[in-house]
Amino acid sequence: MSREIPLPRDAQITLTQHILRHQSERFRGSLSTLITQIGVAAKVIAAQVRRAGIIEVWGQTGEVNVQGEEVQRLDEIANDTFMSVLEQSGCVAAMASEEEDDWLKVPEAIAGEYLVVFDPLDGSSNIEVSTSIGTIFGIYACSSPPQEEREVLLPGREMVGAGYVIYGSSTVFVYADQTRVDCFTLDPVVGEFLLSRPNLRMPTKLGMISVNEFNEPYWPEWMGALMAELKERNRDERVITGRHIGSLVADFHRNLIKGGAYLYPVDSHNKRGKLRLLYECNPLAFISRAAGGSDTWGAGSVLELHPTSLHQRTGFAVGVKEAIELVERHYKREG
Ligand code: AHM
Ligand code: MG
Repeated sequence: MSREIPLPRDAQITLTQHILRHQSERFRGSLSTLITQIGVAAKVIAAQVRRAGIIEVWGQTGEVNVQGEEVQRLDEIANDTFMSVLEQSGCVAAMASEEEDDWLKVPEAIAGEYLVVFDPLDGSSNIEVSTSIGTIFGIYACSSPPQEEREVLLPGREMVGAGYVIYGSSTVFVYADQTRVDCFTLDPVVGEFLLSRPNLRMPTKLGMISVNEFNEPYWPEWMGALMAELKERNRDERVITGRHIGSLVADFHRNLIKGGAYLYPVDSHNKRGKLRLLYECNPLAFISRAAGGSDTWGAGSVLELHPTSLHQRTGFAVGVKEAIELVERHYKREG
């Protein structure tokens, strides 16, 4: 007589098992393979990040990227790793990276049916100080391989999935589709991402704000008024605290778990905003909304914007719904 195979008491679900288990509802065809492959790229990058300082991955290459910033060696490694894993996965038709001037078309012989936009190493100014950095990505389905740039410039609301990896005190992989967000933690002993926070929900209570307050002299008036209103809530008791790493992806992750909002408005120094729409703001806005949070560029979700260039910037606020509503109220009144 057959019997069910008992699971060991401490058995944990791996990223691959989780994807296969939810395949029919959540992942179509090669999307499962693509997510698994992104997990592989994440492990390769995590291994390099862990060795930063031991092997020569710190410091700058002397080259300047399309954003006008000096390219750090770890940025290059992360970019090359991500691009090569995506290209070889057989799931991707085209990609766009923060570190590449132009979008990239995968040779037709190995092309798949997805478009992936990514920031290979966000928060790279934190590399040398061993603070959390991460990879952000967004996935679109394409009916046919893109031939021109305009076919890659899709609004964020058309994404089928998005996620990020944080290389921090632990390595975590967060993946979202429209309905749910799951978090996996890399077990360095077995080398697998294990499901650590299933069905993550953003708290509804605002407990922290992440913003670079030393940009205040450049802020539009509404930002000052918004911050004053938030600080006023602390008059009798501290209900909100400030937490800002300067690594968008790590700030977002903390806010997602603890209940916070990240703000980087358009200001007089960043007239179009600092953050990039395609591969920074859109994926995080998508994840925030899937977890019950929200986002805005000031008067609406960034996911509704129709991009006109690959490296387009935008003002951005993301996190707890109540905070985003407050941002929109202030923006409307004074913006
Ligand atoms: P990066 O992709 O070059 O790292 O730039 C984006 C980063 C965000 O991670 C971070 O929150 C922000 O820029 C910090 O900007 P600033 O130094 O102007 O406060
Ligand atoms: Mg970035």
